[in-house]
Amino acid sequence: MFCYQCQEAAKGTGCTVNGVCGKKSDVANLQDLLVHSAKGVAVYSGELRKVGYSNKAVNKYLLESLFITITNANFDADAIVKSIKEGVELRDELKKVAAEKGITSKFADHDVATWIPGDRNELETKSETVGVLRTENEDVRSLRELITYGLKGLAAYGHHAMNLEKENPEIYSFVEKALVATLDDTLSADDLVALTLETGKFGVDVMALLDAANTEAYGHPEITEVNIGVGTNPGILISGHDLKDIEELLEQTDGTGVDVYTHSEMLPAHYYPAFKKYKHFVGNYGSSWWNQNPEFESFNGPVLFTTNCIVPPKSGNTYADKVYTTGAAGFPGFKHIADRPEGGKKDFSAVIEHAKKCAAPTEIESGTIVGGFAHNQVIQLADKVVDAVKTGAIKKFFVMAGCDGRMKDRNYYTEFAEKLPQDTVILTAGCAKYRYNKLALGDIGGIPRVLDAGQCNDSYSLAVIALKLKEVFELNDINELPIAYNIAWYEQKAVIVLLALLYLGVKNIHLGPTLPAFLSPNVAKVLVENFGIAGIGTVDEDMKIFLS
Ligand code: SF4
Ligand code: SF3
Repeated sequence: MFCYQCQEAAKGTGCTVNGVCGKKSDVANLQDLLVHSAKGVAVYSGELRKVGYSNKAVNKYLLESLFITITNANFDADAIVKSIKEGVELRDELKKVAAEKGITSKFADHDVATWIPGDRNELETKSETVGVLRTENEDVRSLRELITYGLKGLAAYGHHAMNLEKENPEIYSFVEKALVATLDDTLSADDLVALTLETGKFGVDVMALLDAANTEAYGHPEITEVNIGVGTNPGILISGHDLKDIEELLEQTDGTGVDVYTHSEMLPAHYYPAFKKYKHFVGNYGSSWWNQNPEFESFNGPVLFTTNCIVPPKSGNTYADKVYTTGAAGFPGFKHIADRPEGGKKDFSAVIEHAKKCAAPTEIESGTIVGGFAHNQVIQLADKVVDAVKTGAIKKFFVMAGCDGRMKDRNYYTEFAEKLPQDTVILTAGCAKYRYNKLALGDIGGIPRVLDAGQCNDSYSLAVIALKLKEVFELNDINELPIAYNIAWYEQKAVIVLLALLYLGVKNIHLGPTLPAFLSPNVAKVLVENFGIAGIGTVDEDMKIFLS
């Protein structure tokens, strides 16, 4: 195996034996083969789409196959093999339709378009030949992978939007074009840099689409105090990012005597008006994804993963038989809730019945946290915010969105938040917030010093807020705003968020805790020279840079 797609890549270069994330080498290789299968589909679906042929199953496959390969989403080799085979079947159906229409592809002879899956052993042997290292030139490899990881993040967000019946065919068309481009040896590094920025453009589009899907279905997030204590009923803990799943779980648990709690990236579900009517939607339990071993243990009830981030249970943990996955998520031994049938709903009755037999959660903390500062809510407060900036009560905003992770050096973000001067405000989204969202950082004239917009995809909200402020202050350039970007990344959703910000023209983003292993020195140089991307140093050094 060779995998360097996330921030935990071993030794800062890549995982070669087992993943630091817990992914075994067979799973890592099979995930590479799944991306290979998606490319085979894209070779034909891209050509067919140009003549107006589109197919729902293809759209779903393109998003789901890429989503499955995101860090910490799916560790289940059997599920991945099933998806690989589905991809090849889909490719062959499309190949037939293309032949009937007299359409071919420049890549019709490429392995992605011709290989045939054998038995499991053959699949595993094949999977060792299609990974990252197939591209010899390190700069081309770096750009191909940067685009692929952006596509994985984009696919995850597109999948959530699709579940809410919001789709944009241009996004599918771009996914196909970009997947096929990663096969194209005639493209220069400059071509791939341009495609990287185009990936960012579609990152903005997909986040806007998901924002519209979420807000049209559930209303605009509003300022909300979320309980972090527990009630006395048994509960279900729901994690991940999929709001359609939590909607159906809340409906199906209503009146059953089973409460629902959010974990990690599901916390922002509390900010949506549509979910507030549920009295049994009690609060948020615990913190960020990487703390799940002890937190799931003390929760006592079943856990439902709608997406990443899954941490393999430690030996000795007793909760493993209480975990369920659904959608793109999977883990061997966890039970999987099937997809909703066309026009129907998922059936969470097994999870609910399981919960009824469990004890109520053990309290690990109490009190509340405040969030819900997505674009619509912040724009309602615009006058107050603008006044605070004009009077100097707020000197600077710090975008500290992105991912959390288990590495000790992420304490940097807690210390950074603590040391920020009192006249600064943190704008956050994603699980990065857990490094500082329970600190008593106070407020500025009633505006909390940590404004949480929501999940990582709600980084879109932060961009909308920045663009609104640019308009209010009549500036020519988004970079003239008093906003600094100190972003934490972990997995590939953060990659698409980063590419989206670059596409919007945001410069001088600091990215930590370490720069991606998949950036070759030359590609890193392009990002530094054109966008001022930098890593992080010590808190004190960085504070001086940011406040100068
Ligand atoms: Fe390693 Fe990250 Fe890949 Fe897991 S996803 S194998 S930790 S680089
Ligand atoms: Fe977190 Fe996994 Fe990235 Fe959605 S839950 S931000 S790491």
